Amino acid sequence: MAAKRGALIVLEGVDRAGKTTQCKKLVQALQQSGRPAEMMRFPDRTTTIGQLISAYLEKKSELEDHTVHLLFSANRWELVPVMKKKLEQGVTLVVDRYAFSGVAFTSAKPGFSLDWCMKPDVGLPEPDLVMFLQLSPTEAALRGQFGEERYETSVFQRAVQQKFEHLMKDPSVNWQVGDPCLLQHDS
Ligand code: 2DT
Repeated sequence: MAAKRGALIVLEGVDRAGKTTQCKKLVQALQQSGRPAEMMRFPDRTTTIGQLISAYLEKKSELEDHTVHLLFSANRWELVPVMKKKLEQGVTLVVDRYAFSGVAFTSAKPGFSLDWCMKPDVGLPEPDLVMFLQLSPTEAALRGQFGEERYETSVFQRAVQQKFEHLMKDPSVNWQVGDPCLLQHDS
């Protein structure tokens, strides 16, 4: 008998919202309840495309804004065969960032429409659930300074948050908003 398809669960949010911690906890909880589950993350910095993205994020290289947007999308597409195979095998995938980050971050830059930003990801496997981890500006401030990577400034993160709020109005996506402070106790 074929395995029941796994679920595709995405965690999104601005930086420092605790996505990675929550992804790990969710995978653990699913596994403990007897459901096969694995974590993935985007960008996946281990591939050739991912390494280009990583160098850009670490400010070790410069890339034109449209180009890097398309690379982020290509990084998702190159993993689609693996994702589909795992889902078909019954593995639930818990994904740390997906196309929503792609759209929110690029469209927060000047001169980018949401429409243009969404196009390259059309046709990707659709998530069954997208959890958005909300982080209030007060809580963000308590979590200390940003790191050194590109995009890690309060001004840019606020612009990204606004783009996410717009994306969350799309009723065709199963968005659930969560407060990371209520969900996690260890960070
Ligand atoms: P991490 O800190 O989670 O590794 O993210 N980003 C991410 C984009 O600009 N476009 C995308 O498509 C994705 C998936 C968000 C690294 C940074 O990359 C941004 C933060």
